[in-house]
Amino acid sequence: MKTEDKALLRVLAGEALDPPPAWMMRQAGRYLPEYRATRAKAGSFLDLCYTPELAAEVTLQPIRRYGFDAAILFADILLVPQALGADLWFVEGEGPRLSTLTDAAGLAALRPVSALDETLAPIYETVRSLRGALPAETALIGFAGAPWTVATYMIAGRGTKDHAPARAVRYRDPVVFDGLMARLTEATTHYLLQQIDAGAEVVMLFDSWSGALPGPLFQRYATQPAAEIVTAIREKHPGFPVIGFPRQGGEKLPAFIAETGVSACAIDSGVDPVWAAEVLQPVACVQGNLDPTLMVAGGAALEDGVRALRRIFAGGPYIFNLGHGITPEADPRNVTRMLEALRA
Ligand code: 1CP
Repeated sequence: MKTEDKALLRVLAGEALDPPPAWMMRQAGRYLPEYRATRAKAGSFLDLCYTPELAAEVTLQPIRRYGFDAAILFADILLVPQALGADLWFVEGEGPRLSTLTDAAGLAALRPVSALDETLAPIYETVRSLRGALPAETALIGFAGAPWTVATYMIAGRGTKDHAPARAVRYRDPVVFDGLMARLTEATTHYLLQQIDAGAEVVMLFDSWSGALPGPLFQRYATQPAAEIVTAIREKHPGFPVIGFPRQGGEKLPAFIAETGVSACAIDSGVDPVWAAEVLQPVACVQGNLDPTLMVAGGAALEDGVRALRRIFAGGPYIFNLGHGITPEADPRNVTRMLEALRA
């Protein structure tokens, strides 16, 4: 099957399909016993990311089990800061830890973007092997973290609840903060272009913490970097499909779509789907936004939620997905129930 005939690519080009194509954020993850087994074999999460054979295997697991319309490269948004020279490690049961960058000396110590591939080459190898291994109808999504979200981890050295450390650096030292954002925008562009050269058919930009940007800064640090990245990708690959995910962007989503030109806007579960169908869908494909907790709870609430989204978005281009990643507590059988309800 040609890339443009795949269901995911058709809706990204503006077609309405019913039932819509479906995949899930974090579809390869700890809720799957086969993921836990491969991760144990890899030894650590980072070894799993950097071993192409194992990273490709976990990418394929949810495709084999459920037949999703898209596979998402198995990697992590924090590999880019690591490739720029940050120390990165994962604390079991807690999450990521990084060396912190809070001043001009930290910024000056970063490696140049030309050095990225010394670290990231195995990721491109995973993409290359996936293109040969996926079923003909399954699209391959590459991804990166958006500059602001990645900056929150580089500045705080870990995930934080309110991302105050990153905002504090911006207010205290805008020159350092803008320098970091510029480096991350350049690095993200390079990383995504390399994934595209290796065979990614779509790319997604995760701005998980854009909701922590105060209104006046959202345009500058969420919308503008995304616009630069989309423009740079399309200079080399005209019309290339990009999914933006300015999470908790709320009322700023219409301007985000207009100014970035993303092909699709992923929406979190807090966005009213009726509003999104009215306001966003006429200008972009919409992706989302089932509450991930329904994958834990299951039952009638899950089926009702799935059917409601299918109905609300049936009139335009739409990708069925959750509003955020599936959690480790989710029941794998609920994914089957979700897809049955969607495709009935
Ligand atoms: O123990 C484990 O096995 C690690 C858990 C895990 C997994 C499965 C982490 C650590 N990352 C991943 C994979 C991952 N991360 C993917 C793979 C593809 C897929 O979706 O199946 C993707 C796209 C990501 C992206 C990612 N990493 C984001 C953006 C999306 C989101 O969820 O908001 C973020 C914020 C991260 C950072 C990160 N990496 C891992 C964790 C636990 C976190 C979040 C830390 C925090 O809460 O601040």
